[in-house]
Amino acid sequence: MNRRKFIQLGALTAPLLSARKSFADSFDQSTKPIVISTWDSGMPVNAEAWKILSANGTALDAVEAGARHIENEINCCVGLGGYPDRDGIVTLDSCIMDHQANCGAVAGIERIKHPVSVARKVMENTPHVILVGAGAQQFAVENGFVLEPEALSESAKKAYADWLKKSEYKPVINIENMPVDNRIKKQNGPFAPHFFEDGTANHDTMGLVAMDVTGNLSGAVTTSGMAFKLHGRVGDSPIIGAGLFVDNEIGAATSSGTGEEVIRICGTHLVVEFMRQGYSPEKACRKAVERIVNRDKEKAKTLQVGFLAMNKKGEYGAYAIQKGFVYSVKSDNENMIHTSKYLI
Ligand code: SD4
Repeated sequence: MNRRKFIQLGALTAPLLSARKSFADSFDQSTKPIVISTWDSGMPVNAEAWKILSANGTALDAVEAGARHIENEINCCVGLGGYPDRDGIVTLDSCIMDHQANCGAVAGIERIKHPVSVARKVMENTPHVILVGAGAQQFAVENGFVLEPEALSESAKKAYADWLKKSEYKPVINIENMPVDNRIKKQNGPFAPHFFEDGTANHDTMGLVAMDVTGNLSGAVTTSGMAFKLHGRVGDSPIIGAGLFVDNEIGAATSSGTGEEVIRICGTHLVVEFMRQGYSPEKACRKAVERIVNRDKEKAKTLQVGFLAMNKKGEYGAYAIQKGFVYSVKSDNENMIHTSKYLI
């Protein structure tokens, strides 16, 4: 190789090499392990996931443990303590996804305390991804899950009785009237219930994403879904690519809010694709929110959707249609609730 060619080659490869180096550098500095989750109720969920992450456990085990923790919480509206559907029946949706794109989900499952663990069993023990309704319940029982009583929690009973007075089929979701600061203050108690005195909050979805010490990502979602929905209605939460998506090369995202709007744009898949294009987690979430809002600005004023995402460096961010979406973060560096930016 003559000298001129060598210099030319050097000029061409130098930027490449430095780009590589800066990627490697930033990866080395990545925050891991880390877990992020929707809402202020994500704080105790993160704490549970952290027990596993900080002991060098897997992101998959961590997200399952986090989701199980809130499913246990009878005073929260995620699991069996959540609001029922229009017919007074609590039906639960959940999914889980790991770093190898393995995934499992259950939708409309009744009387099972830990749908996230059933979802994991679907992922690990069947060739399928989603089981629904009676079939999901049958599978759960066959796998040793106990059928819980049909009873509604006290708070759900009251909310349902109130709703029945008008029986208006107008499911409105997640538009918080309680100032975010008050909610963050509330979190200083042992557990922040999601039924607020003014009855305004009915957010009922826990979505969480974790990265373990090895840098692998996983996510899980668990919910009782939109309050007073039609019996049989399935939201975004158990749908891979809508309520949750994980791509171990790029990042992961989850969502909360009006599930139909998230499904229409394959929301979390879209967020991850925006991150693939180089957008930060927050920008990627914003672009997905814009996709919903730009189609119908008037309708968007009546909706809430929040996306929450993490990239491969452990950077995270969120964006919502409206004010009020908050999320919780736990890593070696922090343990706190963040408020999401919003579009409208
Ligand atoms: C649903 N996305 O069933 C869920 C509801 C939700 O906070 O996120 N509530 O559409």
